[in-house]
Amino acid sequence: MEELSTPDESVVTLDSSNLSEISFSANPQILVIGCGGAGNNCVNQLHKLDIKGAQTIAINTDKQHLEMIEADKKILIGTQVTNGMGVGGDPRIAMKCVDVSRPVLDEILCEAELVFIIAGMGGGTGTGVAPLIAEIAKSHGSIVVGIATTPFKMERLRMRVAQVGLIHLKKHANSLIMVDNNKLLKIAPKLPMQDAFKVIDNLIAEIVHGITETITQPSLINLDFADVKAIMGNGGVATMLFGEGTTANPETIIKNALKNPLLDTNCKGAVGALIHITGGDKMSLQIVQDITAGITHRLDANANIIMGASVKPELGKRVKVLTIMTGLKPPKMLCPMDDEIRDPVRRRIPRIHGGSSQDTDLEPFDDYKMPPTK
Ligand SMILES: Nc1nc2c(ncn2[C@@H]2O[C@H](COP(=O)(O)OP(=O)(O)OP(=O)(O)O)[C@@H](O)[C@H]2O)c(=O)[nH]1
Ligand SMILES: [Mg+2]
Repeated sequence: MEELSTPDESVVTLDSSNLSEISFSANPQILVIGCGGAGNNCVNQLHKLDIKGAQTIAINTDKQHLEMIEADKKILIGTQVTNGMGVGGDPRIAMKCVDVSRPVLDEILCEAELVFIIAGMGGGTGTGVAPLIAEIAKSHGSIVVGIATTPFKMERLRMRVAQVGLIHLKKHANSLIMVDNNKLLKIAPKLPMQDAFKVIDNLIAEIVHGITETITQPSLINLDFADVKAIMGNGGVATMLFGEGTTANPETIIKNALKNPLLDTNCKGAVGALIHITGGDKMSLQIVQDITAGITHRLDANANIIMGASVKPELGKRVKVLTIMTGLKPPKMLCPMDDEIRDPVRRRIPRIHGGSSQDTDLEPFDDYKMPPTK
């Protein structure tokens, strides 16, 4: 892999594309950024789908993992801090890495209008980096959509670390799509771990791919950037639903989707829905309309519902629907920590580093501030 050094020595871009090449004229500039191992794995899947109209960017502190990823741009941050060896599970070190690499990150993010930031919460890099990337993107005026997986219940300490990261990400993102990895135990209980992860990674990749291409490519029913902005610009907590079936049984597709939200929360109170339907060339507008009506029938009469549809002849009679529901009641995971943050006496999480059972204060992870841009 070719390594290009940039004027900022804290950053190494690991592909041959140049920052100055990032430009889109007619379409909004869309970036899909994966942070840390899980985020990078999703970006890798997305890159394989050959996404048109968006640039894929993988950011990590771990050179070895980054080398295995395919993306338009790969950015190893904080090399002076970690020497490319990762942050050993400590989000605070990851935040430092963002600090020292900020000039390059600013340059990448300064023109973006829509930024998807994908991370697995609970480790060091994704948890520490994703909220700060969201903060930088927002400071440049982008609409920021965070997509975060929450750890398995058995990853106990990671759950607590993930909570802090999620709260930070929620603060800086216009919408936060939460994907509960525990759902894998229901969706794909028998698959080996890596294959099961791929199920979630594929769904995330497909929805980002679907939204982006219906904005930037001619589709059966186009979404424009203003539509996406209307739903995701103030979407709060969101989840994804997915369903699949054939043109002969739209009802099954609807039932499938409604029983498959990737977060344990009630979608009934959703205030917005972005629906993306893909089918073969026999898919009729009637089916598209029926599926949309079926998926949204329990939503509020004032809910903002926007739909896009694409035709992929290779799907034949199959139809796939992916939906983002926004404005949900925050799941339990976000609530207790909100209380703890309000209550300084209880602002404690277990020590992240070193394996000691002694508690440590959330500072500076909790109140970490980016230094101002020069
Ligand atoms: N969906 C999905 N989740 C993953 C994947 N890999 C890890 N996870 C989850 O994401 C969490 C964070 O793991 P990573 O993304 O590997 O961690 P990281 O951000 O690279 O952090 P460090 O390696 O500690 O710097 C884990 O606790 C898992 O729950 C993946 O490929 N897909
Ligand atoms: Mg990692």
